[in-house]
Amino acid sequence: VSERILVAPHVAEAVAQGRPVVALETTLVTHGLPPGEGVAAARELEQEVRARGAVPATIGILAGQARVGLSAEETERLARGGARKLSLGNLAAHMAGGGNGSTTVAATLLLARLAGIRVFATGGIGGVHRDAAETGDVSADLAALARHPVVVVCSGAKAVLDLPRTREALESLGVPVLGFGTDRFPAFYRRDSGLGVDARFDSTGALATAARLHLALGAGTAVLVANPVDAGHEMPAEVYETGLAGALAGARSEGIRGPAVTPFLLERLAQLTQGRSVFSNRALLRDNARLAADLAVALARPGPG
Ligand code: PSU
Ligand code: MN
Repeated sequence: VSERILVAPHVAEAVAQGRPVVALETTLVTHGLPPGEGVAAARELEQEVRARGAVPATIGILAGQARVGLSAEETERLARGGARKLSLGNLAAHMAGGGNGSTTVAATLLLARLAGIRVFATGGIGGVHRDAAETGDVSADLAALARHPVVVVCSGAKAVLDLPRTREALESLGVPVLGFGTDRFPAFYRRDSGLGVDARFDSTGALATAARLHLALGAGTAVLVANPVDAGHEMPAEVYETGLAGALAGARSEGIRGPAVTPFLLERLAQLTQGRSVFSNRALLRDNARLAADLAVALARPGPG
């Protein structure tokens, strides 16, 4: 396996020395944001992580090799096109075929863990889709969160999903959902899905202590940190409702299925909201990278628990 996974030397060294490292995914770069914005976002997230004193490790697959700590040029190469969206089910086969691919939350979690990285920042996790009863479409992100003890900072899950069922699934899988400055489970573009979190924390120190304890207990599951989009970047409720309804109707009428569903809904939502969804998405990604870096720094210090 080892020659198939290349951890960049500066990342490997930081991990070995117990310095703070933050993993970043690449599906948002290749499939989650409009062309051009993805690469800009990746660069910005890395800068935010560095500015807070942690080492960014952007993860993706190049020519069949998993790279933990892509260079800017390598991320651009991925974004230029042809990168397949890779989750747990198609990762190994695609690597064996020698192709390029971007990693979803699920695949990023797996590779981050293999590299010994304890903190990961993303936008929103995948979950139970609204028509899951009919299609069975449930993101492998949930299975991966159940399996890898990594702290994942996100802004909840998008309302394109069935949020109550997604929240219940996290509960069933034993993944703690910890709110940062909130007691509500966020809905990505919106601060409140109407659902709750397991516990609320108002300081990074207190949040890091709880996360550290969860990892130390050996429950084996991830910790999901729910960091709501700031009020200034929240999508107006009306724009959101209309865009969402349009995107869901589009997916249904065009018969979109499988891995294409999430990228389709995101792209359609960006069109229908005149880019408002991208405005919120970029802002919350930035905030999540910052919080993840702060948590990685706190976890790297010897602490209580
Ligand atoms: N949420 C976003 N943008 C994204 C994704 C989620 O705001 O690009 C990506 C993540 O990489 C997530 C994946 O892991 O979509 C989930 O896809 P699926 O539902 O097919 O498992
Ligand atoms: Mn799916």
